Amino acid sequence: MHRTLAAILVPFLGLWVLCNAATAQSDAAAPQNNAATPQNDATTTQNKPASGPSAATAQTGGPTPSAPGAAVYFVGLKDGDTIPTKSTIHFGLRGMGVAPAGSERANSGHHHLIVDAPTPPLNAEIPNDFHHLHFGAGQTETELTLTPGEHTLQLVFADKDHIPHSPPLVSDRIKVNVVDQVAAPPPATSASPQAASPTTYKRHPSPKGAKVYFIYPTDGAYITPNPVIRFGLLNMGVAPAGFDKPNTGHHHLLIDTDLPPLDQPIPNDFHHLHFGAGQTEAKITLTPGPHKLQLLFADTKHIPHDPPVYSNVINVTVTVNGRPPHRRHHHRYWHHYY
Ligand SMILES: [Cu+2]
Repeated sequence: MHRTLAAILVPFLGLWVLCNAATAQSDAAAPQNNAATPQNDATTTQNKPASGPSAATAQTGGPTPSAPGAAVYFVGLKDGDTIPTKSTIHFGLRGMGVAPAGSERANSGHHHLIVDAPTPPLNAEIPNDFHHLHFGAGQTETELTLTPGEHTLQLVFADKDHIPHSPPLVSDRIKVNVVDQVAAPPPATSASPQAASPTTYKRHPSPKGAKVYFIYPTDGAYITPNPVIRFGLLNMGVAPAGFDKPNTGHHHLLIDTDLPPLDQPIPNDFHHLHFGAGQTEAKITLTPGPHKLQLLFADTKHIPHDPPVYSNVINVTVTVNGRPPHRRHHHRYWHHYY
């Protein structure tokens, strides 16, 4: 039954506690985040979320304003889906950035997952219990364990004080069917860390098991010239540049270039897009043809962690409609394959 829910945040139980412990910090020192790369700002994304906002968004939220057009939604999970007892839930966020609880930064907040409970009051602090999971360390996904049967899930984004914004960012409240079966394969693994070169800067350590990877697209995909790239992050949290907190950082997308020196700030140019506002997805523009993409996570000063956290390189092909090019039927027998 739903009431016997056991929601276990395997990797994040400790971090979860930080949610309430986090103290306000200023992040005035965030000058070089993504100003030079207009295409990499998620706040310019015009796409509609995969799941539209629920009726609850009509309610008034708390004192912190949300960005116009911002939305929170489940990535790759919709009402009626069947999932295994242990599955990774990805938190989608459009038009705003993630920041750990306590961060004063505008247009940011952190995720909350509501399990088997109604939408909480949207003008008050979200409760902190097994039905209201806080991700105050800036997490953008979680491994959730649910008992077999029907469960409801809903995402609520909230400000540094765990109070939803105005207007509130609330996902659809979806029903999922949990079945006892072998868990889905884990997301693409990141490349093994390489030895860091000596440096005077004390690079921020990355925790064991930290990984960054592409949720979308994946290796070999055909994509449109204006895809929304979704960044996956395991065992660490997102924080805006300038916000120095252990085990956090922000995403960087490397386009058609190799890894930069890992003991220096990541360059800021067309081949190195910074998402220093804490974005977890971004609409970018690519020319038609093949492209090489890689994610590199880095700290408040845009310097990769030690060991560095970067994804596998993926190769994608951009076509006008995002589909494989039409193959001409030069040979009759090819018709069998179409
Ligand atoms: Cu950066």
